Amino acid sequence: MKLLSNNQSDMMPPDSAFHFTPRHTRRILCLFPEYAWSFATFNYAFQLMGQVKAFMPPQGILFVAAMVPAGWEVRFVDENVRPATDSDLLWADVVFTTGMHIQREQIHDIIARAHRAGKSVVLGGPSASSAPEWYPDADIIHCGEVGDATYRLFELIDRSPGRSQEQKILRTVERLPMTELPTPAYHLINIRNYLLGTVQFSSGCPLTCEFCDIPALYGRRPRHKHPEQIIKELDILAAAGAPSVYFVDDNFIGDPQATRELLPHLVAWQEKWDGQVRLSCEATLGLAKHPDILAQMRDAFFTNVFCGIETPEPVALRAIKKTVNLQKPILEVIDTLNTYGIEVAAGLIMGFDSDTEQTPLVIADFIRASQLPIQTVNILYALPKTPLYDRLKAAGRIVCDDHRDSNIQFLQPYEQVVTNWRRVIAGAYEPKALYQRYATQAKKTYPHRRHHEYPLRQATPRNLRRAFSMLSRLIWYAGLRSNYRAEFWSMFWTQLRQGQIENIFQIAMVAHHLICYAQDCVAGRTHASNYAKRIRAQPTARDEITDGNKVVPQLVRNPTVD
Ligand code: B12
Ligand code: SF4
Repeated sequence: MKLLSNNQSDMMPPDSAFHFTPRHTRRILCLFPEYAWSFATFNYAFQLMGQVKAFMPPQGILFVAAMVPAGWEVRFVDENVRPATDSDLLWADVVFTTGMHIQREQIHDIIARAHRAGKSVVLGGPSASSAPEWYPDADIIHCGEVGDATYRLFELIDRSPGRSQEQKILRTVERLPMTELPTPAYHLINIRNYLLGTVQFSSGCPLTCEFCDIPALYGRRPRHKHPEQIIKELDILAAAGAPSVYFVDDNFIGDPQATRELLPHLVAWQEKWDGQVRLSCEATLGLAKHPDILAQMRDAFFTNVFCGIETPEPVALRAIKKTVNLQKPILEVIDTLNTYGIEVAAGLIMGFDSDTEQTPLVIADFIRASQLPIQTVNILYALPKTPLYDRLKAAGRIVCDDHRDSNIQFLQPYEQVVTNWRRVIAGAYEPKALYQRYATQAKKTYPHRRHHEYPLRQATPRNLRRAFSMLSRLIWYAGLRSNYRAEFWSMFWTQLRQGQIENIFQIAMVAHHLICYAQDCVAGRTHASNYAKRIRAQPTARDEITDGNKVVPQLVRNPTVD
């Protein structure tokens, strides 16, 4: 007997190793905690978009929702869209929740609310999987990807859904093959509440960057789904109206051969949907070594790729074992990706042992030279289950102080690292500099993108209504009330003259978030690392953009350094 999924039992082949038939009916409430606002969550853009309330639907818990045994009822609430109510909690027998380290305060809050309603809580996902000891308050912890532990979990709940005296930790030893994963429970979400849809093709990464917990959590040998599973998921998301879909794989080219096998299916799928859905993913800079993959990505309407650049300093890249970034000059690699119409978003880190007084200037130079609009800069944090954590622990350099934004005893004074980080952010997201980088992309990258064969097909009454409503918000917030009006209008008229209406929306929305969020960073309203435990006040969408960047002096390169 197979583990019959609640809604997609057709996706589970009959020879599945995971078998379970429940004896009782149960009600499962899947609750996704709120994100902390960050560069990566785009919250400020939502006020320009009407129905959108959150960045992406969470794949992990939607998988679990789809795997809940047949006959059990399941509900899903994403607290980024709306908070769970008392009646949601009272309805449930058991609450399932998940999250990243950054969401840990919100996870504890969900557990407390569920307990007040008398319900037991099962916690899974990346944070609990790598640091279950941080969650003594959860009733059951599910460590790792779905597999034998999930089967044991359902058995336990079937026997008794109530809270037990002692916490149980269930660890997956045998993962469910990705080819046997059901379609995530997309039917439980309203995709129009999200900026992007999500799919997962592969899991795991073959590299071993010192600071990263992916190899320990998801393995070094990438496993992947059948292309047919992805096409089915994309069909569901496109039919529901997702304008854009993000591949949540750690590294889209972790197994380049598998990527090669998937891409022709994506190209054919885009023919069917006339390129209505833009695609994006995360990959290493090693992508530039595969022109055949890049050409197919272009044909499949991939427009954005997030790359962990980490630092432009070779000595640091060597020390953290990010050698894939040393194979070719980074700026050359970015140029290559741009010629396929792909805009690169860069992840950058400050606080490495090799950082010197010059590092912030080197990073600022890189931001200018690369002309990448989105550069997420964080200070280093040692995550549990990483070689970095083990090394620093052995050296006595792990600090437990919830008032700091990193748990690392840096070689430079902590205050200096944070000040440098603020200065880099202030310079990077000074509105003029950001809009200049977008202007460069509009000339250098976007013209290489594939165009719709029948652009007028997009002009449905629904799309037009949406576009007019967004345009009026853009004009109000960016064109009239912001302190970067001049840059907005200059971009607006340039793109309008060239007939690039889509660019206007993309650029203005993302830029609005980046500028507002950077101003929060510079004014000290955020954390310098997205892992910090200290509770942060969630900013709220502001009506007016103030001159936050002026709080911190800009970086001025010392002429002798050049
Ligand atoms: C997409 C993504 C994002 C998205 C959105 C995530 C979302 N909606 O959930 C965005 C861009 C917002 C994001 C941002 C960040 N992210 Co991120 N992100 C990812 C990524 C690439 C994919 C997430 C995903 O969908 N995975 C696929 C699903 C299927 O995997 P999963 O969630 O682990 O779920 C499986 C199991 O865990 C289990 N499971 C999950 N939940 C539950 C619940 C129950 C009850 C049960 C039984 C089982 C279960 O079942 C699932 C199937 O096997 C992961 C890497 C990864 N491989 O997961 C990083 C990752 C989750 N992100 C990470 C980090 C650090 C960040 C940032 C802090 C980065 C930064 N420095 O800015 C920011 C924080 C943003 C914020 N302010 O909140 C870390 C988290 C580390 C940790 N251990 O907590 C990861 C693991 C990557 C890494 N090591 O760097 N991220
Ligand atoms: S390439 Fe990315 S996912 Fe892979 S180990 Fe390095 S940081 Fe982690």
